[in-house]
Amino acid sequence: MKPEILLIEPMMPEIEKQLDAAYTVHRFTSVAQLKESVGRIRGIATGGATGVPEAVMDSLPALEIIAINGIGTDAVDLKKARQRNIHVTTTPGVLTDDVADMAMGLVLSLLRGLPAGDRYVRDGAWGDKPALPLGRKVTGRKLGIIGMGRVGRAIAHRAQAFGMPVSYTDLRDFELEDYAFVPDLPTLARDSEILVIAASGGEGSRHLVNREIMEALGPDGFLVNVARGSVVDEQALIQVLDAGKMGGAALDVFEHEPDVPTPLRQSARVVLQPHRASATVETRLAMGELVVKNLAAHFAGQSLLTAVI
Ligand code: 8YV
Repeated sequence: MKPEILLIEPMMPEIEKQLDAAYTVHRFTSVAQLKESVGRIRGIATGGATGVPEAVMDSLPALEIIAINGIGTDAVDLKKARQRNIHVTTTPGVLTDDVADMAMGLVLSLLRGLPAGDRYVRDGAWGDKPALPLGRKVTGRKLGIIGMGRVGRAIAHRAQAFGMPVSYTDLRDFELEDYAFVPDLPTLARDSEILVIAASGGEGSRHLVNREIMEALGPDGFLVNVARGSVVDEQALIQVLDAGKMGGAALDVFEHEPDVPTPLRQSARVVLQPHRASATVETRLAMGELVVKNLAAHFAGQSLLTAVI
């Protein structure tokens, strides 16, 4: 008898094929649809931002493992998982480069106006309408990073190639040779020209980037978020941008995905992406393989590869 698992968020076909071969896979639509199988489901595979809704976790008494296809654990109730002895795994390391690449792509897109330039050519405006406003220089601009974990460091490394002085804030000083630690976020924001968020989501970082931080970044400052929408006070962001108190923002993540507030969608000061920082063929395969291996290890009674709990 194959163990039964619940797939909450679709994965690559190659990965789902492996899951189908090893397990009876229930593809999630609603708790009601799971009916009598709830008592037999022993594992979950899900995305980082999707996590496990509370009602789903509560409805699965036989749940043993949650394998997250991502690095964020903020959408899983870890406290409850611990209490119920449910293992939780993530996919650290394999997505670091992609997320850092996306951060730099957003920096370039925002400051050089790449999406606007693309639209201008496509729309036939070139040679017809007035020239686009000039962009802003990227090379040498001061970069601040919130969260100096794997992703933050990979962003810093890339920024160095752009001649950017890099500073960061985190819960502690990592004593990194090339990057200056700034203990408080308002100072980091005031001293940076671009502020990139690479911190974990969850209650500890909720609305860390509030109105005060955005105004400290200032009318010439730019905000980039490749972490979690919850880190930014989105309503404050809309108002600060509208008032011209911050230069612009490039966002891959939002507070209530997939809903993006209309003022953000209509603002000429923002560049938007639909939570795609880890979305490459290579990386999603590597992430999926880790999910498959963690589940296989668990059901074979072996130690997990990348356990959080
Ligand atoms: C993925 C993420 O988009 O790593 C995370 O926590 O949010 C992203 O890498 C997601 O996990 C796939 O759904």
